[in-house]
Amino acid sequence: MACEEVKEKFKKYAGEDELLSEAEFKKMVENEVGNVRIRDRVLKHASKIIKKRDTDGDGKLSFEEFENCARLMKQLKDKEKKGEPLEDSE
Ligand SMILES: [Ca+2]
Repeated sequence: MACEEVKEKFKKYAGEDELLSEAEFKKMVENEVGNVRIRDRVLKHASKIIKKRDTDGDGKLSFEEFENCARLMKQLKDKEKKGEPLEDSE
């Protein structure tokens, strides 16, 4: 996802509080991640992924925190493309 695109998606799912909760995060992944293997993987580890990037500890992702998630998903996609196992990425 391009930077602007990431921000658009974030706003769409985060809603008025502009913070992405776990439920909102999952909803976004379900709707936006086309690759089934990546989607399942991210959904399975959603709470862990959020916790790891939730630097201020409020349980939700700000856009700044979310950007790190977007980076992770890009890494997973690149791995998938190269045929590398996804298991060791996180
Ligand atoms: Ca946070």
